[in-house]
Amino acid sequence: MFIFNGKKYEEAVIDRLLVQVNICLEGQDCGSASQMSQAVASSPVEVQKVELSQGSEHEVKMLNSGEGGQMIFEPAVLKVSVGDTIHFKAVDMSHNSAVIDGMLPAGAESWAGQMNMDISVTLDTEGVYVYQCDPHVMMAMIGVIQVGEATNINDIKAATNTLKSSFVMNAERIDTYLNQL
Ligand SMILES: [Cu+2]
Repeated sequence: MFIFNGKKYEEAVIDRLLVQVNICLEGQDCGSASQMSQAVASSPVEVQKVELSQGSEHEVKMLNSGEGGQMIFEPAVLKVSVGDTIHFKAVDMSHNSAVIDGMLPAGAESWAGQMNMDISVTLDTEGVYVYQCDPHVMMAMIGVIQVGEATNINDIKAATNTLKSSFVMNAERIDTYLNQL
């Protein structure tokens, strides 16, 4: 029989296993790590809401790199009034702005800008619009515009799962953007 630190060898091995291996089964209290993540998840998240943009004309830049990351519209979230005009500016090359099918208010006019071209759209129908840059939708190069009240927000949220399936990175952007409305 081996003696290790005054214990039988097998007991010592078991002690070491118990210390080093933390087996966590679903439904069990899994110790400090999970308690910490629960605490983080349940703490209120600070969301900076977007203010209504003043004036009747607004500019959105199409950028390779902005404050919010790579391949991005800036500002990516806008709140405007019914009848306002949005000017999408081709500041950097290889971008466009095209509203996403099923992510605009019922009866609203859609738009699809040409690559490398500025496009201006006047939004006469109230609700939330989500648009994309066609070549960079995989990187979640999208933007959100709320016109008047967010009358169709439930339809928009329901459509986000389909939209997320076309992202390979920055997939959190859509939820982040919608939470700012
Ligand atoms: Cu783009």
